[in-house]
Amino acid sequence: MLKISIISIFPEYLKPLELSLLGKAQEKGLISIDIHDLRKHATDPHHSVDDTPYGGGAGMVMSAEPWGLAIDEVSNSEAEFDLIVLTPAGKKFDQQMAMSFSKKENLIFACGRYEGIDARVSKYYAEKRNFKVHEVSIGDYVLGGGEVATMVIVEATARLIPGVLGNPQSLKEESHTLTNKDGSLVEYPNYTKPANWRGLEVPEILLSGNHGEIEKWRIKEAERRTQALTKE
Ligand code: JEB
Repeated sequence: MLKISIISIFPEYLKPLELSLLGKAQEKGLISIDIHDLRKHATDPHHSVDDTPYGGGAGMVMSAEPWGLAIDEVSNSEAEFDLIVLTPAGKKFDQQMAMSFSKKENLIFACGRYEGIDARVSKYYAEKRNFKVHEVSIGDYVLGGGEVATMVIVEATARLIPGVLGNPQSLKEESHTLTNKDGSLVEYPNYTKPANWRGLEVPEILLSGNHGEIEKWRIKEAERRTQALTKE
């Protein structure tokens, strides 16, 4: 079972993870998702979790110690831990990373706010606690914090765990279409009934029943769409 712990000052932002697909996966015992409030680990009377940056500059930085206390609390066993720190400066999240996360035992997501988390938190868990630390970004745009990025990564990761998806065939087909010579191909276009919708017909080949030709057409369409995206 994959154990996911998420730490945030806005634990209520993460509520959607308990719904639908992922809620069912938790009921089935395939994954667990525990959401933790960083502020419970604030060490000062005002429960602050941020401070001014060394070296000056705009904005505030999240202090290391509340993070240290929160991460220590969710990792108090001899298990292996992977710490995922969301940051716009991280390695770009992709399907390959989702695949690798889905095979882990324990994932801890650190959702920062403000200008991010004191850099020593990542260093400490990598060097002193032997965690695998992954600094990850979901794309080249700036979010207000790590919560939405965590939801993206948890959803992409959890659906790869056997039994989480309703239909295992769709995972197989997906990995099939996602693998060509250079590794990534977008999906072919999908159609369902009616065959004529507002004057637009479904491509005739899909009505032919010729599965060999249909498969060839789908690969060709996927390659055409991939080409169109790769251009300019
Ligand atoms: C993740 C975050 C902030 C500079 C300006 C603003 C914590 N793809 C992504 N874009 N932005 C984030 C992200 C991911 N993953 C992201 C964590 C934090 C943005 N901020 C705001 C940080 N640095 C704070």
